[in-house]
Amino acid sequence: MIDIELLKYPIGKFQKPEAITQENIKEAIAEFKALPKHLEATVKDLLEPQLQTPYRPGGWTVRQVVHHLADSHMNAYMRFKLALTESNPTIKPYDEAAWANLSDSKLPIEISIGILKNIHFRLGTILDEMSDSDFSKTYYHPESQSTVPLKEVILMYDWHGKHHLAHIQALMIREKW
Ligand code: NI
Repeated sequence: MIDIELLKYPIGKFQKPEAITQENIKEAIAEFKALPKHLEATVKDLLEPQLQTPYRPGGWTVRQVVHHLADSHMNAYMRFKLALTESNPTIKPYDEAAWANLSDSKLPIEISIGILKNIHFRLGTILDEMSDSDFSKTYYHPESQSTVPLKEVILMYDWHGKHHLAHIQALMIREKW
């Protein structure tokens, strides 16, 4: 019996700590910066039929997961830059499922791994220089109707990268790839 919640959330849902410490932030930045290389090492030897395999029944294929990470983290990059340069800007939600079905999600995964390496490098450069007050800057998310500080955003995107990486790793273990 396959537990669909476990397939969907192999590392659990994002849990915001009661209080976000400097240690939480430092660790999230280091791990966020390392994501593209972990992702690349995980998927580099996968063959075409493996890339076309959904990570769970009815879920995205491995290829779509990789392209989704690039879609999502490009948005993250924009959201950080907006929040750092404007006062509590309203960010733009997007339909991630519809994005994952556009034709560019059929491109070779190397393209999005390259995007992720570059985006994480640029955003990582910013994250390394951010002060405590920068991490308290916020954006407004109109869908959840919440004002979100950047210290929570970096924890969330660190989780997000690991969450999707774990989708691929769990599939590879189940399939004995
Ligand atoms: Ni996602």
